[in-house]
Amino acid sequence: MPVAKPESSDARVIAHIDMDCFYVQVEQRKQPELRGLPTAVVQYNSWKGGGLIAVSYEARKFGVKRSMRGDEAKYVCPEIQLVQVPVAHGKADLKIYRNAGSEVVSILARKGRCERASIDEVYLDLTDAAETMLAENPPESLEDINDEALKSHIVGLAEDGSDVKEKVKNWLCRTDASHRDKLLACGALIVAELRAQVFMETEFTCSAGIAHNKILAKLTSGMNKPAQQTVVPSVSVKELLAPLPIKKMKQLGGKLGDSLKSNLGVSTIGDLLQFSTEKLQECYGINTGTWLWNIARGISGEKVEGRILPKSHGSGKSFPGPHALRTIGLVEHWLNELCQELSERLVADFEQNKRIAHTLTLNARAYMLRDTNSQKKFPSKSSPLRYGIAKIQEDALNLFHAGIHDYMGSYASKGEKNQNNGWGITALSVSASKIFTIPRGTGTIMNFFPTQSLACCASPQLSGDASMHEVVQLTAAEIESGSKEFTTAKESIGGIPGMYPRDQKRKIQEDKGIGSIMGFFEVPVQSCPSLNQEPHEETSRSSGHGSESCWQKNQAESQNRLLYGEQPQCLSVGPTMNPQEGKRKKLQGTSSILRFLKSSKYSTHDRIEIFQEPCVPSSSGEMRARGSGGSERGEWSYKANEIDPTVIDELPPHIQQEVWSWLKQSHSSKPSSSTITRYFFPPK
Ligand code: DCP
Repeated sequence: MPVAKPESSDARVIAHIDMDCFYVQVEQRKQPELRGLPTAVVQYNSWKGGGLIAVSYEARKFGVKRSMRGDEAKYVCPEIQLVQVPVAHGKADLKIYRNAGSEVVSILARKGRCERASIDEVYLDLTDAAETMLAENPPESLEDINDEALKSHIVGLAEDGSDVKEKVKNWLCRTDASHRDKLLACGALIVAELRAQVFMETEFTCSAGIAHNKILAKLTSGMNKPAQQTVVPSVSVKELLAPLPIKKMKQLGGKLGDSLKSNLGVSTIGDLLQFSTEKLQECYGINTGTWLWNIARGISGEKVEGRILPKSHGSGKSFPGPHALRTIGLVEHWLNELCQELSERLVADFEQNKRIAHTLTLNARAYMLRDTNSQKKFPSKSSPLRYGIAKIQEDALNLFHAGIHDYMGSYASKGEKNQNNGWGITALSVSASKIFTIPRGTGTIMNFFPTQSLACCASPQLSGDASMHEVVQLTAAEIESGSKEFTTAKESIGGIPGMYPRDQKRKIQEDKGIGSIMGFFEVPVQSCPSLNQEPHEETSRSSGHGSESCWQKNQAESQNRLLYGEQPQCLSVGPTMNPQEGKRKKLQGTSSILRFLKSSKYSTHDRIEIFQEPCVPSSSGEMRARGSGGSERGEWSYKANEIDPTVIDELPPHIQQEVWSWLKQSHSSKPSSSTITRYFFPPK
């Protein structure tokens, strides 16, 4: 149910940008010969020419609609060009569209807080940019007004006659307008420029709504398409909303809208105006009642979230009619495909954005052969997310078993786990949510050290309902857009890939590289059976010669192990030595950093092994380390002036002192006697 949020008393300038026939534009950029031609993108299955998912404006003129199939589109528009959506894992592969959306977002985000609302929609909070423009270059002071801005549609401004652009110019440049309207005029100019910039850099056109809040901006971005923008002055809000069918308003498209119609006889937003806030609260509760009262008047305090990356990743596929999945084997096959795609996206997100998802959710649509009227839904199931294709696949299958078990409960099935008792699956999707960025170098050092033994992180099995719980249903579009929040309290489980909640305090550390001390406190996770044993074979192998340091290899391998699902078993800090060089040296606890590492709650006790590298301060203020015994191991160096001081501030005071004194010494190019240097491992 929607909740009212107080609208700020300060005027805001919010834009909603929506790409025009987006997938078609992406395909037309790929194949420029399609530009200007009636074109549609079709789903990959070829039944009746495939279902249309995006239609160009040229094709729309012929009456081609998204609900049609290719054959029907050809019938109404014989010249139509049908482009098949790319395919991977036996389903549509939306990667090129997602990437194209990201290109646009990166341009739009230059002017204000930016929220990516779906694959091709963005909200922008342009209040600051508009205030600055109003203070420094108000529209009336401009010699030339951007032609794109002059083509704006101003709700309430008559567009008849031949001098429409002149009228728009007058509206944008009014000196007697209210502060709010002046800000909107600035917003219109800024958005016009941004849209032109998007076109220049990406060749894509988009349309926009500019208003004082998100709801009004969203409502108007599609009013004049393609490649146009619409502005909503406050004075025109009533005129805009009054005739609007309630179903067109965000959040009123579903049950709440139905209820307004059946209970209060409300068909349009204007109809809502007759009800007092008390009446609406009485019918729908305080929150929703207040929200309804506000929305009827175009009031909304919903903020533009600063989020340019998706809130979740999802991979789904439908299996309509005769394609319904009727065996566990088929379900497993498709889950494996979907999980593979999901895993690829998670890995890409980790690599590109250093983000980790924490919750895996499975959704399905099911039916029972003997029960055609059943309204029963397949329950959504979720569990903490473990990274690695095999683990995600395994967990997704377990979630499916849990879901089908619950679903079948009402059918009093007595069948075996893998036996079909008359069910069919017409849609499957897996999604990853609760995505967080790994703390950057300014994060606390505590995050980089485990608080529990890592030896006990053998893959735990999902244990029925204890580790699974229901979450809100996500539609495929919502998964794509990341537009729906997961609200289940139980979901908030910290964790790291490959591990379950009991391991949640462990975090993958980020490779900060040069520039942060954290880059040196990396914690490569090694696969080694137990303390005191020789390094795992893999670790030994990685300690080879060559330009890449052993530590770097270890780290890369460790990261791969985490990402690709190998189970870490114990942890060691720092470079390992080549066995040929002799045994690894264990550092004696003389330095304060070592004491810190080994002390109290930050310590993993004897699970952390610390290896020493001899360090040689260079004349340029760099610290250098070489493999011991004069080996050819990769040499590393570190520039003292590249350490991020804010990171040092987060170290315990006695370590800070040591770091600062080392830095001073390094700057004066004097050899350091500090032991801290020994722990500065090579930047990647
Ligand atoms: N899309 C899809 N399946 C749907 C609806 C949309 O795959 N049922 C994809 C194709 C669209 C893209 O999402 O290009 C964006 O959807 P929009 O609803 O924004 O529609 P378009 O951008 O295609 O057209 P418009 O210019 O009307 O916004």
